[in-house]
Amino acid sequence: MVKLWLSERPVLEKVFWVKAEKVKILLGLGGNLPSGQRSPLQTVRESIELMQNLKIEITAVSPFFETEPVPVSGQPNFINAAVIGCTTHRCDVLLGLIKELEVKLGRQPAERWSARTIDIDILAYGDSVFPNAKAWQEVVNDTDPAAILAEPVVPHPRLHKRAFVLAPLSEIAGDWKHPVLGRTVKEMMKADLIVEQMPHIRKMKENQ
Ligand code: PH2
Ligand code: MG
Ligand code: MG
Repeated sequence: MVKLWLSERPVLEKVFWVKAEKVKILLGLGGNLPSGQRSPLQTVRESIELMQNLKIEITAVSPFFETEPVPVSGQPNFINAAVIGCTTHRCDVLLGLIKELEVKLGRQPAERWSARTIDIDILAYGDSVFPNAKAWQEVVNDTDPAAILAEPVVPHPRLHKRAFVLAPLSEIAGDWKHPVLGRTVKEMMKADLIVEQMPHIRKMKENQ
């Protein structure tokens, strides 16, 4: 098999009609501000609908969770969910499309960790690690909140530290194994840090 650099692939696809590879993706969704007339729950639902128009095929949707903000603040509670999807987009292209969708659904540029109408995070892109395993580890270890890379950091650098991400994910992808940490979602759920957060999240009843 010929290995292609990511950046060369779209050109080669056009020239040689190479079929674009479908990649399985995991996305985390959250929001805690109304967007116009829409509640956060409606916005999260709508974001899932709209992704299908962007060649992001959604194959599973988790139950929705009502979760207290992390870090603790006076912000309204969040609605969080996770989805499994599949796409032929390159990871950076996918991130761009998702950012555009967030803006379309009322997201305002704001400070990190401020309240938002919708936040869509790429939790995983196949088994890929971006920018690379070393840089990923540095981002995860970094305690400086200003250290945000412009490029996608995948798997999401805080997914293993947040019950509001892992709990929805465990309902649809419990056996997914983190490509750097080597632990499944179910295993990551057992960490003390996560167990301690569980009283602060609540699975919503269907149709709530
Ligand atoms: N997202 C954040 C920061 N804090 N807290 C909850 N409960 N849910 C979120 O989705 C969330 C958060 C940054 O993306
Ligand atoms: Mg986020
Ligand atoms: Mg985000």
